[in-house]
Amino acid sequence: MVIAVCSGSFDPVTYGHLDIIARSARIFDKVIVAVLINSKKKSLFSVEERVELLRQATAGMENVEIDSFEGLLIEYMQKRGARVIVRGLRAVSDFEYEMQVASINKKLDEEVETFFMMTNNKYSYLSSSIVKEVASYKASVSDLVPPVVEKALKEKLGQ
Ligand code: COD
Repeated sequence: MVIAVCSGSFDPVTYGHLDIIARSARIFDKVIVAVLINSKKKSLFSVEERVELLRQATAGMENVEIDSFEGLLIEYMQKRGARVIVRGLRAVSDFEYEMQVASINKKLDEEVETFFMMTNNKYSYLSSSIVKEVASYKASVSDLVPPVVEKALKEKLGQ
């Protein structure tokens, strides 16, 4: 059984993330979506809120589990028996950072492989930051995030 992990901040989950998660779920036996607990990074949604939004957004995906983790991704993967990291690539600008992280992860654990998945062209411009910026101006984000996230954004931003 091949278990893959899609790690991220997911602050909040977008259609770009969901596209990568759904495509991974069609390839791997099980996909764990792991939200990084990072107290140093300022986020709009708490870890619990991000996990809950992911749970609702992936409700129809049977082999997808939502979890959170603290510390090194490699250590979390060893605990969960996962051998594959899936990362989405949007642009050349993503590549340099991703290459560096994949290399350090390989150094930390030879057994772990990082798989890169090209973004769906529809979502190549999409990021959680863009969504938060658009929503902060009270513009519609219905093409960018699932309805449950749109509703949560409105509540969080007091709209
Ligand atoms: N299309 C395709 N893919 C997308 C899109 C899109 N529109 N938007 C986002 N993605 C992909 C990202 O490329 C990424 O693969 C994933 O979705 C999550 O994205 P984000 O932005 O929510 O999360 P990141 O990239 O900020 O999170 C990275 C972590 C901080 C989770 C990662 O670095 C990590 O696992 N850190 C743990 C500590 C560790 O082990 N570090 C490595 C050794 S130093």
